[in-house]
Amino acid sequence: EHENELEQSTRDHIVRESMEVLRSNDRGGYTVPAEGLYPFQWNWDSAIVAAGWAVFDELRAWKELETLFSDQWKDGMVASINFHKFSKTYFPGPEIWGTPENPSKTSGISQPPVAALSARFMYEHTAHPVEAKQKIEDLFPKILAWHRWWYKARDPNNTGVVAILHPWESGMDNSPAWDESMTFPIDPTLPPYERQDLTHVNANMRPTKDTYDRYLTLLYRFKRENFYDPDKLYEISPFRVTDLCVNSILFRANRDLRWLALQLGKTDAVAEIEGWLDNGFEGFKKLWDEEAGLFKCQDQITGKLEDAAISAAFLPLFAGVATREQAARLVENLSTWLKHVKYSVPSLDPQDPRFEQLRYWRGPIWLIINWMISNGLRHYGYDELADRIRNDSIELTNKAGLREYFDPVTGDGAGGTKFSWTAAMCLAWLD
Ligand code: 2M8
Repeated sequence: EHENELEQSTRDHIVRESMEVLRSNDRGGYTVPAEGLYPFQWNWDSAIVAAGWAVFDELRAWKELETLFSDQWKDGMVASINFHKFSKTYFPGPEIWGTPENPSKTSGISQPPVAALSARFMYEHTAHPVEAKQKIEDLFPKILAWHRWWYKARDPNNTGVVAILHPWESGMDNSPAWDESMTFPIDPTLPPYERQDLTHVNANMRPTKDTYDRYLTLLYRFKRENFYDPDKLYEISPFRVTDLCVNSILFRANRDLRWLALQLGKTDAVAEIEGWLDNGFEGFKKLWDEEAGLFKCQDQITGKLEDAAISAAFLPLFAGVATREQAARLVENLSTWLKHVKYSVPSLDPQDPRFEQLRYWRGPIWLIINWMISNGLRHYGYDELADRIRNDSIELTNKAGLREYFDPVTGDGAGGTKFSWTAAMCLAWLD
C-alpha cells in the first residue's frame, strides 16, 4: 500500500515535470527538442511531442503539426529541421544548408514520417471531435503529399521500400548499420567547421569527427547538386540505404493515414495507400535475414544487407509487417540481447563488439524506440516482453529524469537534459 502511494507520487511528479519541459521548450507554435543543443523544430521529435501536448492541451498539439507542415516543400517533402528563429548554438544551421525553397528556412533532407501516427492518436483521443475533424481535413492532404514524396523521390523504381540518402534521415544518426555504407571518401574541399554539439554534451556521447566529415560531405554534395533536387539526389548520392526505421514508420503511418482517409470518406486516397501497403509488404521480404532471425537495413548501391543488428530490427513489429514466424524469431533474439544488459532496449545488439553503452545510436536506449517496440510486441501478443520494456522505461525516467537517452547497463541518463520527446512519451505512453 505504502509502496503504491510512493509510486503514485513519483508518477505524479514525472507527469508534472514532463508538462513543464514541454512548456519551457515551447517557442510559440513549435517545441524544440532541447534548449541549446537542438534550438529548432525537428521533424519526428515534433510529431511525437504533439502526442504529449495532446494529453493536456489539444489546441497546442494540433498547432505543433500545423507549424511542422507550414514549411512543407512544394514537392511534398517535410524537412528534418525547420529553422524558424535564428540560433547559433547548433551546427549545421541554415547558413550551411542554404536550401532554395523557403530560403534557408529548412534543411534539405527529411526524417521518419511520424505525423500520421500522431494525427490519428490525437483524433482518437479528442474531447472535441468536430474541431478535430476539421484539423484532420486540413492536415490530411499535406501528410498524403509527404508520403507520395517518399515514394517518388526515394523509391523511383517502385520496390515498395524507400531509401534514405543521409544517416540524419533515419534519425539514428551514427548507427553501426551505416558503417559499411559510410566508407565513401571524405570531400577534400570540405570547408573547416566548428561543431556546436560538443559544447553541450561529452564527446564520448556523440558521433566522431570522421562521421561528421562524412555527414558534411553528403550535405555539400547535395547542395551542389542543383540545391537538393530530389530527382537527382537519388542517383548521385554515395549513400543510399533502405533503413528499417523510416520504412517501418512509413508502413505504420500508411496504415494510420488509411484509417484517417476512411474517417474522411476519401476513397481514392484509400486505394492509393493500399497500393503502398501491398508493395511495402513485398519490399520488406528482402530485408529479412533468415539466418540471423532479424530484419536488416540494406545498402542499395552494393545490394548487401548491413551486418549490424540494431533496435530498428524490431520495428517491423510496430509496422505490423512481420509474419508470426518472424515475430517469434525477433522475440527470441530480443530476449537474448536482454540477458546482456540491465535495461531494454539497447540500440545495438550488446553482443556486437561495436556496442558502446553511451555513444548515441551505438548502444543507448531511446524511449521513443522503446514505445514503438513495446507497442509492436503487444500487437503480436508478447505482452510480457512489452510490459518489461514499459516498466524499464518507467524505471529509467524515474531514476535518471527526462534525458535524451539512457545507458542500458547502468540506467544512467545521457545526452541532453529536459528532453521534449522523452517528456512526451511519459505523458502519452507511460502515465
Ligand atoms: C539527433 O540528430 C541531429 C541531426 O538531425 C543531431 O544530432 O544533430 C538524432 O537523435 C535525431 O533522431 C533527432 O531527431 C535529433 C533531435 O532530437 O537529434
